[in-house]
Amino acid sequence: MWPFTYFLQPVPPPPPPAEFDRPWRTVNWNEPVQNLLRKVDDFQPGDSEVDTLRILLHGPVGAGKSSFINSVDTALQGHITTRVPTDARIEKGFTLECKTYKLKKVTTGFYPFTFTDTMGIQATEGIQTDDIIKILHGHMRNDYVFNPVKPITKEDSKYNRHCSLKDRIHCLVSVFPANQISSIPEDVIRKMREIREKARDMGIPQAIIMTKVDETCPLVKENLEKIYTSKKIKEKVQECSVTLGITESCIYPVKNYHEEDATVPKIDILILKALINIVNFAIDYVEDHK
Ligand SMILES: Nc1nc2c(ncn2[C@@H]2O[C@H](COP(=O)(O)OP(=O)(O)O)[C@@H](O)[C@H]2O)c(=O)[nH]1
Ligand SMILES: [Mg+2]
Repeated sequence: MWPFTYFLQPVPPPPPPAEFDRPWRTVNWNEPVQNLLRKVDDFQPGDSEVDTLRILLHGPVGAGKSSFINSVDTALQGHITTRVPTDARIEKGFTLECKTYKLKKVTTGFYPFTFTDTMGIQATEGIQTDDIIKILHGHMRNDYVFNPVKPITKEDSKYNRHCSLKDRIHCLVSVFPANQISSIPEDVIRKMREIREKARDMGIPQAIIMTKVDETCPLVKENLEKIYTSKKIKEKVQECSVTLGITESCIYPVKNYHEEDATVPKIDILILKALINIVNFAIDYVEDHK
């Protein structure tokens, strides 16, 4: 009898496919990186008063904020750069100051945009919502060093009392790690939402850089081209959108440079496309507010 009972065992259903048939965003993976670099080279802030577009990065400790700036710099330079210190130990924010980075052109001069890297947002310590709001308004000068014990006040020499459009942040970028969305403490999410809402009230455009896609989906780790067919990544984009309250179209999943010893066109393409969108948002903001 036993061979019959063996055949009657229910066959477990096959696992659902981990991939969509078609990508949910199109990327031309064969596009020469030079084409994207040319677009970045052509950027103009769009107003004579504002010669530099100011982009602020915020997000949890270890999200990949500093690595994103390095990745943009790497893609622009064509070789690995590590100007911004990063830290593999994510329990403390390595970036203790709010440092503003100008990125050098390969030819001569600087790109007309800067990145301000902030200390990671933490539940209790770390940079406070009010400090970031002061940065959004343009009250903190570029060399502001964050002091967790003594937040900046109006009396401080680093406090800019007379902010104009050129001092303000022109695009707020939230950096979020795809593989840890559900484990970010509720207090950190609340602070990020407060900052986002303040920026929204000021009309400042926003984007999310969703990092660590390689750590999130094995298909993507093996081949970055699967980023927009991976169901896991789409799921994380949706989760990120709900958690932070931002539309999915403004979320850019990327893999940062973190272990590579040479540039990789597919990484460059995703990083530069995200950068182009962010800078375009900033340009639109300046044009609308002059
Ligand atoms: N696998 C992977 N690791 C990353 C990525 N981005 C950042 N990391 C690593 O995550 C850690 C924290 O990054 P860091 O840029 O210092 O985070 P920050 O605190 O937000 O500035 C470092 O060890 C980075 O190498 C990514 O896209 N993929
Ligand atoms: Mg950092």
